[in-house]
Amino acid sequence: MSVTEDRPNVSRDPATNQMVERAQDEGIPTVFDRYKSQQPQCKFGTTGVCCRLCHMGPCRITTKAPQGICGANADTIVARNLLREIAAGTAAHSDHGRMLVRTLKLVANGAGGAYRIADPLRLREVARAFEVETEGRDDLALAGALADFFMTQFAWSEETNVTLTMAPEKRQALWEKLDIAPHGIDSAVVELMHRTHMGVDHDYKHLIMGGLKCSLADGWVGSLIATAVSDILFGTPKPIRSRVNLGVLSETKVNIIVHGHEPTLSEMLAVASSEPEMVAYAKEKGAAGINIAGICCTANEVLMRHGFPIAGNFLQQELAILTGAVEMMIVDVQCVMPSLPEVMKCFHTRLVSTSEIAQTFDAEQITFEAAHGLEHARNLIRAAIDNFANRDKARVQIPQESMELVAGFSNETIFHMLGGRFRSTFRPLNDAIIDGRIRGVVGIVGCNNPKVSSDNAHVTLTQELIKRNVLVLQTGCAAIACAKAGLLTPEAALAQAGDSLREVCEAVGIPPVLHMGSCVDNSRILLAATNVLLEGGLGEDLSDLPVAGAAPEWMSEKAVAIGHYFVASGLYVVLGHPLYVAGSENVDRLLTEEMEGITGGKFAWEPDPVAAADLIMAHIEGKRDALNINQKKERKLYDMKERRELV
Ligand code: CUV
Ligand code: SF4
Repeated sequence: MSVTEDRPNVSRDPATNQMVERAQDEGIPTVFDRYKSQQPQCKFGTTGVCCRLCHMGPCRITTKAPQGICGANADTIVARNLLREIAAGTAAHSDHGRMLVRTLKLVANGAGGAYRIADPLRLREVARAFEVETEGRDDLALAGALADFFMTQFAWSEETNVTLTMAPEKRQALWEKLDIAPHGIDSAVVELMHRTHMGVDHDYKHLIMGGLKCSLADGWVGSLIATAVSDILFGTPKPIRSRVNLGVLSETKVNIIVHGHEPTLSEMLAVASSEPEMVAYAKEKGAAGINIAGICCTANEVLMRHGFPIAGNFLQQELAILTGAVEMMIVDVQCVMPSLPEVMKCFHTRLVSTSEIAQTFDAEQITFEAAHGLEHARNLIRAAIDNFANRDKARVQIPQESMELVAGFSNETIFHMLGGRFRSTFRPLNDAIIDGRIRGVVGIVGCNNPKVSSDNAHVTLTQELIKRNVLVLQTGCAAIACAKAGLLTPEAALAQAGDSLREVCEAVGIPPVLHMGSCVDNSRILLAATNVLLEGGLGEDLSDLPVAGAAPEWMSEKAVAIGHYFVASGLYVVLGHPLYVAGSENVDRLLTEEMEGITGGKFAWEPDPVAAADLIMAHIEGKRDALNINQKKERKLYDMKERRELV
């Protein structure tokens, strides 16, 4: 059966719908068809009560069989399954961080090939933040010392993770009190795997607290390290203009797509693609040039630092190939669909996998080495150029849609923009929040999911919030969704923003929707919230702030880990569809209600983006009331008629 028969619009994005139709017409299966073929999805799975953690099982909980063979009940089973997701998500982000630390160390040792310290100022700033001795060390020596320090954060140690000290003091003290401060990233993941093994930890509350500990090792340690090292090696992002959606693919140039999450090789592709010899080679082969575009977070990384265009978000990876105009797709790790080779077979596209831990059947494999990064990049670009001749022009169908955007909002940049020319500070933002012109700040993050019309919830929630004078921070596929809808052009977003938000944004020169980067850059959102808190006037802990997080269309285990470290940090998190916990009332209640009394944060599940905005506003206004900043009447601009009515 075809997708389009009863689901005419799989997306709010016309480019996506156009390519899905093409896939239908040509009988090429995509994620949307496979989603259909999986219906109805297993209720034991979606409610979290299927256990296969030992080989007496698998067991599944029903009213007739309320316990697994070992005696585990629904609470234990649901909690254990959730913890394994948190462990996997933490492992993914943190392994990515480790790769970057290894590259930093190679650079320090002079073995990093063409990689270098792109941002020596940030290097010193980060080193100082963690009390790594900067005095008397040149950049390379300091990079080596910092890399060594970061490496210590992975293994188990008697001490809790040092990078947790980036959090507000009150929050750190709470983590200590709750005993959820991690002692090493790898050990936090291992501990969850151990605790969820058959016959170990059975108390669902105790299990969930263990999950929070591991998630903190993701957000405040592994992801934070990944972001910091990316900035040091590749540069701290600054505002930059680019374009997004399948329409960025070129009819006349060699199109190369980078997809996945690790920025290391794509950085070199960015360098190599602008080398005159490469461009000349492309022209020699009849192409107008080389066009590098991205999908998923590798895209966000090269966008943030080089302004390279984005071809699409998660659900567009197969669709990019369906344009018939992609010479090569280069993938690294995470969110890469194993279906890609099947789609490739129908076109001339070459699929190259570049991570030693990630191989896909039928994809070409290269073993990436940092020392030869630039060489790898040149070879790949040459191979893509050679493949241009195989493009069947008659089968090229590139959707028209492409939208302008501005990205590149690191904390450092926001700091400078808000502070103006003389002094960097978050003060103007805090003042605007305190006097109510900005009601609060919300991070909207996460993936796409074929369970819902793609991009729709991201875009609607963002529109609703800026309309209600909330500043929105974004990363990942959420940012790409909003970019496609035009919300990352300051002009368009300002036009849709509420009056007082618009007034502030225009005064300080920031757009109302800020693209902060990839999913590991959610650590930037944690630090943005911390910066606001430290600036003063809005309470003493993150849980006092009128802020929230949302992942309206999430799908990955990484998103599960992210949601938990937001909640462990005291934040309210609204997910577009629930975690797999409905099978345990106790776990569900702990996460959505009782958690507020423990960490100050909690989850809510709300599929309707307008209702999600209502929930978030209620939370924000509640926090404002508690801070006593709703006391004085907001500065409202009355017109003459309203003034007369007032007296
Ligand atoms: Ni992590 S946001 S699909 S790529 S995790 Fe991948 Fe960034 Fe989701 Fe998008
Ligand atoms: Fe069944 Fe218990 Fe084994 Fe899970 S751990 S599969 S509930 S016997």
